Amino acid sequence: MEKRIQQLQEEALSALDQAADLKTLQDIRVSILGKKGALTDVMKGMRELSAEQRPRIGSLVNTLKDQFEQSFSQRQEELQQLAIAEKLASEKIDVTLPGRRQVAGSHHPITLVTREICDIFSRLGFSAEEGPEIEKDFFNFEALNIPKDHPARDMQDTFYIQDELVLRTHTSPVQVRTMLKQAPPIRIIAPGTVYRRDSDLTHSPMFHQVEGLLVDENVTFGDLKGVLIHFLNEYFGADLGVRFRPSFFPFTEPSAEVDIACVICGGKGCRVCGGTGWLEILGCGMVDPAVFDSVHYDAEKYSGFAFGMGLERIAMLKYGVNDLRLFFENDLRFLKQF
Ligand code: 2U9
Repeated sequence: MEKRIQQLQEEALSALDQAADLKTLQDIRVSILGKKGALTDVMKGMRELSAEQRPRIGSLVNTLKDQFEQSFSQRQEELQQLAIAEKLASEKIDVTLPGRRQVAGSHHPITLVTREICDIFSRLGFSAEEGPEIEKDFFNFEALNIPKDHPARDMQDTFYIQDELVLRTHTSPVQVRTMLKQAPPIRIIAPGTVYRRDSDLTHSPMFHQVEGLLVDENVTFGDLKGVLIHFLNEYFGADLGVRFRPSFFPFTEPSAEVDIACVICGGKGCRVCGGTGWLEILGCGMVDPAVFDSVHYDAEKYSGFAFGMGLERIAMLKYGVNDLRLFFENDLRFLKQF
């Protein structure tokens, strides 16, 4: 038995020494100290020993057990350190490498123009309103004093969905809907997408507008001029040259078109302003009494002014863009610049 213990001691300690990983180490422990382990076997055999043999063998077994435990812990510690070192080596991070760049998006120039215009008018007490892009004939045309035989309704201008249903050709139906919901005073702007059957170098079948409407008692053409000149000075800069020219729209009377001094040449005359020194920037006028009739406003008591502008044109002038198509192509090389 003594021999068996000595042999076990040599085998067990050398096995621990040679164990190359923690799993093997555990297996060795089980093979010695486990329920069916070699040392457990020896201890079971002690029952058959005589009373004088037992203390001596018992002491040998205990010594072996202690030695084994001590060597086991030592080897376990070594292998754990080794595992950590390996992990550190394989997961080494080079903190000097450049980081991955987070690409920030930007707003579309038409969004920027819309927001800036809405901001200026909101400071004057206008609130922004929206409405459907598919509109009833009544809101897009009839209520705006554009009867069935009016040239503006020509099939060449309007996308018809059904007999009485169109893609809105302007955002004016938003103002009509607001007036039908609400009594004066009214002070709103209507930004949005509009559609016309028109497509060439300077026209897109889908484009964007901001329109405005103010209705109250005693509103005059002077109020219209004051508000629009203030807006143009805020948007394009103070001391900007502005002029009003007589014009015609079915929904306003009198009507005017507004020019600003050319933002490129400052009024001297260049290619952009066609040598005139002026750029047409928006249309406006006093709301025609026929429009008030359609929304059941008392045209004797109330007056108002309205205006409209195309945003692509304004964005081109503001940012020096020379091709309308750039706004609709979604080319990142263009969009990234805003
Ligand atoms: C109501 C009453 C009147 C809106 C107006 C214009 C003049 C105008 C054009 C500018 C360039 C359209 O994008 S564009 O082609 N718009 O000139 N718009 S007055 O008048 C209204 C609107 C609603 C109830």
